[in-house]
Amino acid sequence: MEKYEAINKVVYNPKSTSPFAFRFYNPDEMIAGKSMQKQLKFAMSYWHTIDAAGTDMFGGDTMDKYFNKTGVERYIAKANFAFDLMDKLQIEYYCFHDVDIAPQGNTFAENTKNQNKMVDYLFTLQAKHGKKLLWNTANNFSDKKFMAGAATSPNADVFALAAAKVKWGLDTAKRLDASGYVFWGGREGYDTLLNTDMGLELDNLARFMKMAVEYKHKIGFTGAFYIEPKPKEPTKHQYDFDAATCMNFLRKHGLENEYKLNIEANHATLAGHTFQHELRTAVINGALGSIDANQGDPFLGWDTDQFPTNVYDTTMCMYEVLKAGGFTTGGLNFDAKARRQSNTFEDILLSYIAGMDSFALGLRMADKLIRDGRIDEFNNDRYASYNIGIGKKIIDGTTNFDDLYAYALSRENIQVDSGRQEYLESVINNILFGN
Ligand code: XLS
Ligand code: NI
Ligand code: NI
Repeated sequence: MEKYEAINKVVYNPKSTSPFAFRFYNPDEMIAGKSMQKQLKFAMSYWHTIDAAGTDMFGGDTMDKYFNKTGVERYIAKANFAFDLMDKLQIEYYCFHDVDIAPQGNTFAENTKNQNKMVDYLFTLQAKHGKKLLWNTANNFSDKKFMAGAATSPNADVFALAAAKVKWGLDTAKRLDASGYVFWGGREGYDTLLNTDMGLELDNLARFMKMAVEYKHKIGFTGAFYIEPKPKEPTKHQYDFDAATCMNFLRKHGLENEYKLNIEANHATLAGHTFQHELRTAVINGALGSIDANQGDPFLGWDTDQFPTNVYDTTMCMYEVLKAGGFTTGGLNFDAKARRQSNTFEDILLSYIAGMDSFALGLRMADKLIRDGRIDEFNNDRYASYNIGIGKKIIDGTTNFDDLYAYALSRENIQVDSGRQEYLESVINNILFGN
């Protein structure tokens, strides 16, 4: 197999036998009215791709991402690698946490100093390579000060530090012209209610989210805010459990117009939902913002962050996205890492190619499914009783329990039509594998 350095640019070549070609992703090809590049808006995750080196609970690094350098020099080399990698893969966007981009020292002041140097450098790289920041975020969970949470910490000094880090993140988002900013809970949750004032913690989280909105407006940052739901890990119970829980929290605090959701596939399945369920929940609440494109392992109970290769899932994901009118500020961020044994630089390319091609194929299939029309047609018929008569009155709000009582008395023989699940599942197979 060719070496990483030998690969100049991965291009669409469905007939090629090279492992370093796209079989389905053809950036300029129009699908459903937009180029594939604009429909998919792929983003590279800095933490998994540029920093993570294969460490797990039982062993250390299996990959070398130190570039034979130390300190800020190492992070300059990492940034150069990141932008070259995006060039090679034709990826337009990237995402990072504050701590991902610069060496971390002992104090907040020292960290922001290092990070600011790197933000200046990223600013020049963005311009040079024509890349954009899809979103950035704060790592308010790794440092031991965050062991009991950040905005939900029992310690008010930790709340302040978390706010300071998000303030830095928002200033940076504005400087790098990010399309969005993500709030993933980190350790916002609890391990036991015995030591947890749940009411206070959730109210503090709301206070934090409100101050973030105020600050965003104050500095004129126009990108979107996203909450990323996750049900568990690292805490036993994460407050942003799933899309519905997040919407309830946002509405309770009047924040539903300020935040959308960043839906992650692996978090959906950890919550006992399908990826499509979480996407649909976001869509029907007008809250689909962005997507963390990965997949979990159905037999493991944690966030394995694997590159997405399941085409059924990518198809149904892109079906939801297309039906919702496509991405605006959001995109598909690969919150995914090559497996610990896939420990070469070639594997970074191969894993992104696998993920990008799986979503490109999913987009093609979703578009085909929508144009085919059988699913829509079936569902239009299924709910047709709400278009006329009593059904229309229910929808229009022009009936009540007295009317419905009288109506029900007049209906002797109510027949509910078949749900045809197996037929619909075979339509999907027909679309995916038929001609
Ligand atoms: C962790 C999250 C994290 C967020 C960004 O499970 O997915 O990677 O996407 O903090
Ligand atoms: Ni994520
Ligand atoms: Ni995750």
